[in-house]
Amino acid sequence: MSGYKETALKESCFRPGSTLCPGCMESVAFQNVGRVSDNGKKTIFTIGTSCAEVSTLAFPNVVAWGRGDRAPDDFAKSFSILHNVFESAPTLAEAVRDVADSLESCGALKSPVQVMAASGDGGAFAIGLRALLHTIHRRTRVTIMVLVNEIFANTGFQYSPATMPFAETSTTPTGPDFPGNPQMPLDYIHLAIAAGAGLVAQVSPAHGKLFLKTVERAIECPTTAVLFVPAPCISGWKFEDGETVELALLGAQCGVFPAFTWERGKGGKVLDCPLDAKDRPGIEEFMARQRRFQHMVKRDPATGTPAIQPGREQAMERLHGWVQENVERLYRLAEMK
Ligand SMILES: Cc1ncc(C[n+]2csc(CCOP(=O)(O)OP(=O)(O)O)c2C)c(N)n1
Ligand code: SF4
Repeated sequence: MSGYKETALKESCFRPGSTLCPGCMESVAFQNVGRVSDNGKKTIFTIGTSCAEVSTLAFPNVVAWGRGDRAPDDFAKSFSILHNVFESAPTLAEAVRDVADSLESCGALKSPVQVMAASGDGGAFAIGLRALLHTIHRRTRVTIMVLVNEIFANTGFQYSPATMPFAETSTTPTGPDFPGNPQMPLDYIHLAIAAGAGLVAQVSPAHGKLFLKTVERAIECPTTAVLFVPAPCISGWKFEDGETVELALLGAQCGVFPAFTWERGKGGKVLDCPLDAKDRPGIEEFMARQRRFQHMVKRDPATGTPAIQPGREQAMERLHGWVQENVERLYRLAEMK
């Protein structure tokens, strides 16, 4: 495993020029994945329709992937992208893995390749849940990355099964009697473990060193590795410019999407997010920074302290309950081997 500094200073195959929103966490994630995957093996990446795909592969204008001016025959440095339909990135990655393994076994492919898939949470947890779980279930040797921005962003910010409770989305509007999304999110971490993944993690690039190390471990995993990347979406969550990384850190620390790493046979860890709520930052500060929660929490103009909006006390109580359950569940999962 290479050192943090060595990896962080590498050139990334994710090049300037994408049309992801400025401040999009997906761009930070890709830059880092681009560095870690530059390890002497060819990378084949499958991406389903999502912001990650439409904003980086708009041929002929923007193709943001590629290792600079490398000669096309520099196999170890090459980075191939396969675009596929919305829900099928894991399935396509599995097919690529099978073909590569067959070619290798008959001597037609001399150098090993590594295969990764990227989907949004809409693609992975709604229409593509079957594809995700079956690829994991078959223990396919691929890395599946799910960029969790908690919405279907590129089609207009609709609710997804990962949307935080009481968030406003275009399909979970708010009103006096409607405090936004009424659903509790799908427990996708537990599902990935139950389906048979070899490595499951939830970590964003806001935990820089941990993120790089986890991607590196995921690529080396002998079965399916699933990496959930919390990805604050500046346009859908509606926060201020420059707050992406801070918000990702705060969201993890307050228990909404704690950093979590787990490996089969070894167990796991919850990092930087204490079990006891009083030792964590309050979720109100996390929410007050995003206009998708403006119906729930508002800053007091005099003190700057976030305060619960009148009439939303019950919803906030349920939200606190969900956050605590979320953290406790991850601590329990961490103990499983
Ligand atoms: C079968 C099918 N249904 C719907 C669409 C339209 N569509 C394209 S991307 C997308 C939403 C993607 O959401 P997500 O996977 O969360 O990625 P994000 O846009 O948030 O990055 C939808 C509904 C499609 N391309 N194919
Ligand atoms: S809409 Fe959100 S996820 Fe999509 S590019 Fe913009 S910030 Fe990123």
